[in-house]
Amino acid sequence: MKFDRSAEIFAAAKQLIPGGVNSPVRAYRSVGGTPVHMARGNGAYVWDVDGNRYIDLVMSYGPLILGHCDPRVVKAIQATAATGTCFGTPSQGELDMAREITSRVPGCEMVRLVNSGTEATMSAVRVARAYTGRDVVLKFDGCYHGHGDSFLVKAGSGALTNGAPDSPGVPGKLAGLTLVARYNDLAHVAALMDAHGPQVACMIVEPVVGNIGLVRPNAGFLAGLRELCTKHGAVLIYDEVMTGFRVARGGCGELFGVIPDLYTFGKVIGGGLPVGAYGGRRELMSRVSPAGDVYQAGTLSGNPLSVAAGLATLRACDAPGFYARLEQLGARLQAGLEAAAAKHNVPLYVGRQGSMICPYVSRVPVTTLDAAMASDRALWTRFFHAMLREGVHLPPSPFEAWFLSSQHDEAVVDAICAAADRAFATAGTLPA
Ligand code: KE4
Repeated sequence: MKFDRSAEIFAAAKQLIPGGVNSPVRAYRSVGGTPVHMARGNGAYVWDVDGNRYIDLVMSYGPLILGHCDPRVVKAIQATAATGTCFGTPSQGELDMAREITSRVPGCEMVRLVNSGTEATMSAVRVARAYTGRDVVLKFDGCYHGHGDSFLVKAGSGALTNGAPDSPGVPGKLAGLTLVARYNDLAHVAALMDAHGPQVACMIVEPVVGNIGLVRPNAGFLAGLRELCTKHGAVLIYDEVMTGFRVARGGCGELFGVIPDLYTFGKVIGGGLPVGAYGGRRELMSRVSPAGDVYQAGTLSGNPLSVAAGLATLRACDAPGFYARLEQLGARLQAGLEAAAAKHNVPLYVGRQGSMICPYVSRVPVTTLDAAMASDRALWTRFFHAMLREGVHLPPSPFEAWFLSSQHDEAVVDAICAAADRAFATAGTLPA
């Protein structure tokens, strides 16, 4: 495989864009090599600027649940673009989107659209702070909630990948208002709440963590967080920017039956265009300007293009059996990866929730950040490059979830597993 054109573009881009990328994880810092630059996508496939074709498991980190260039989404964007891209006024589509979101998500009575997941989480925390009159935010190690100042403390995703879970530029006083608990360690959360409960405005959590790879909540963990928040008068925020409308039609609220006070969304509801949203209990959301006194605004919030792409996506996900099929495809991929690893004596633990999946080179289950950090990243990196050469495009980090779409059918999944068989053969095994 040649990556000459990607290398050329990357060299030039590094002169004008920090690190040559507009989002750090794309730079291949933790895996090395030249980041492939994509030219086009269709269904489960992408083609890079050198003409190499890949089965795509990045899928833009979550939005493309229908695959690249779904005809329904493309048609909705084209039709909308022809009538105007933005007006700076309310529009029917925003009401339609609010109806779609609130009708799907348990406990989401009102919602505000914004332009990114980061805006959504920043805004949700501001509402929680206003509603409680408290300043402290409790987050979880390895969870990533975008690049808002309060969240860049033991953050996951690209921050973890690039070894900067705490970022310079965040005032110490502000970082000091963020408590970090261990994910899946309810006793640790309870101890922190016993010590700081009266100051804690909110707990924000990825109910299923997609930014340490893929870590599911232990039984009772989310219910425990719910109880602690209720006991201490703190707001429980589910950050479902990644899991929303993906792990189930109504996201983790539906899946686990534990209902937060606020949710944040993104990705799927934009169908590949810029979007974010936050919502939840009417009592809290009524505090948002201009209904209330908590200010939040956005020039392109609810813009017709993102809304049209998101509505087309959500409505397509309503096809009979849509989520059951994603579960089947995810289970098939998990089984195939486990079989391939076993054949080559590679100890593999696969974290999975529906169509979000992450294999770790680990002899133990990965249910915490520490366990993820202890996985074998050197072998994982060799596997990453071997898969790229086999024509399978993975996220360039062991701390990112892989995403399937409805276009990753059985034949595609089996091709991924066959590629993994060959990749494990060349990536070698752990020392005995
Ligand atoms: P954005 O600001 O990137 O739209 O969303 C931030 C965000 C918030 N919450 C969760 C749970 C998220 O996963 C994200 C963003 N996800 C990463 C992928 N791990 C985006 C990829 C990137 O940073 O380039």
